Amino acid sequence: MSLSRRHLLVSAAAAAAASAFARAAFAQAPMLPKKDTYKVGFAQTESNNPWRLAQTKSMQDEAAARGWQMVYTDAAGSAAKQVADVNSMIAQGVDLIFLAPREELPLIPAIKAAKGANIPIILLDRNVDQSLAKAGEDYVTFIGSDFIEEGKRVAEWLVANAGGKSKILQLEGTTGSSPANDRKKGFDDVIAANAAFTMLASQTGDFARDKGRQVAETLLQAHPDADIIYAHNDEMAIGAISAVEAAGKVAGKDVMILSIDGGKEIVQLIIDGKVAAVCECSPLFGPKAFDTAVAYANGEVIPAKLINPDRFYDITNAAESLATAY
Ligand code: GYE
Repeated sequence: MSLSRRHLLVSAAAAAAASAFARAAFAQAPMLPKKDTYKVGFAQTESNNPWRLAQTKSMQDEAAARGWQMVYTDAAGSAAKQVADVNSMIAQGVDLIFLAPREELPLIPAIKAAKGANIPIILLDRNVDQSLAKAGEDYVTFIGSDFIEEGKRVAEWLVANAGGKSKILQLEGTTGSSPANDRKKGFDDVIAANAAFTMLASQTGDFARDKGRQVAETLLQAHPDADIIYAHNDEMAIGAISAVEAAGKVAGKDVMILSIDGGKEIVQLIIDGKVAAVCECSPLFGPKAFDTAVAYANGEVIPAKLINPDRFYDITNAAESLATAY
């Protein structure tokens, strides 16, 4: 074989290897190099409720305990600001970004931008559209609850404990967010399969207390026969209690209240008889989030989802659970 021919073959093989490497590098989420300490980002969605405040504190406490620097941003309820926040973290050269994506679609470009800048992202508490971004490829993993299961558990509790009540109003979380989509699906599927129940109306209260109160007021006026309110989080459930009382009714008697999150305030409301049942969704991500980053840097295989276990509260265990609720 002539020298030039051999040279051609060798360079062709090298090119093929290089392109295979490029493909592999492209298919994989960016790596996290092993270091003694890191500068990480935490892109929070908003800070308008105790769940978010508990989550932020858990992350900040964990960063401090490990001596890691944490760049913290609060998107104040705007997905557009959250995209800008992630871009600013990229510009600041953080090693890794913990992202709580407010909605499933608008944060996709931010995830791609971090990947392009070779910065790994770990999704916390909310997920993104799985047809547009994938664990292990675009981001490392999702850490959070199984929201379909949460909605399903509340519905199954209702089926077993309705006591003759049957007409439901649903207060949905933030439109386009994974917990709102999935908590609705999990609940609706059980209810749709059960002829005893009617879903009178389902509307977003944006996971916020006052919006939940306003929407519940309007829905209770349109549907005075409603006797169950299922709220996608504690804040809207607490807002709904005010709406029930404003309508001259008794929460826990005339209208059964169901919720998800399980903060101290709602667990106390179970003890007080105003709330019937709550599926927990823990906001205390700090230890697991940082442990996962370290495991990733150590080269461990990280599953696509790391699902947090959720407790379930009703009158049978609320008193004993109060001390350990967040
Ligand atoms: O239920 C809610 C918060 O994304 C799981 O968002 C989280 C939800 C939580 O604002 O209270």
